[in-house]
Amino acid sequence: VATIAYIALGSNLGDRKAILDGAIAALRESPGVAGLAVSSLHETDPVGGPAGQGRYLNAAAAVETTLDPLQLLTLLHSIEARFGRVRSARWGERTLDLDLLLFGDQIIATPELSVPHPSLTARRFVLEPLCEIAPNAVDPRTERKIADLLASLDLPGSQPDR
Ligand code: A4P
Ligand code: MG
Repeated sequence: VATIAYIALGSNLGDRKAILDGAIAALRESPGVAGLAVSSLHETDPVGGPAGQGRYLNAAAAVETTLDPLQLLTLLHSIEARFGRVRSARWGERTLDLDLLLFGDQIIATPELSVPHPSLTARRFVLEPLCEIAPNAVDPRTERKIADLLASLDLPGSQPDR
């Protein structure tokens, strides 16, 4: 059974564009994964972490996969390791961060994996790229569409944590 999954990509160290392009290519070439769509690359100010770290490039990708959620997470970790050559002692900085945002309409809460990603609804740097490729995808926890979640970040009184 194939499931549509959404993945967030972020990089703020090294050749960020080459790293994101390489990660997307690696994802599409992986057995059990077919690429469906990729957002544009968004340059964003770092949220959290120490002052003085570089800006991020963020993107989102949609894939169709026959892997199960933990197999997909393991694949994301292996791609992170492949591109994670530049090291930094500073918390938060990384050459490549891959987060599993949505896996079909599944809700998963285990020590290894939380899906939907816990920060999905609060992070503009995640929702903006995701909205480009999947405005009508639904967050199964809030049962709201990605476009609505993004619009909510602009409402007075909303308090995005990051
Ligand atoms: N894990 C559980 N659920 C998931 C999931 N849905 N997707 C586990 C991916 N991983 C998941 O991940 C640690 C562990 O979480 C994984 O091994 C997996 O088993 P991690 O990415 O190494 O660390 P973290 O817990 O995500 O904390 P981290 O990376 O220090 O910080 P954040 O919260 O991920 O934020 N600003 C901008 N503008 N753009 C960014 O991309 N990113 C961060 C990192 C901060 N600020 C940013 C950006
Ligand atoms: Mg992560």
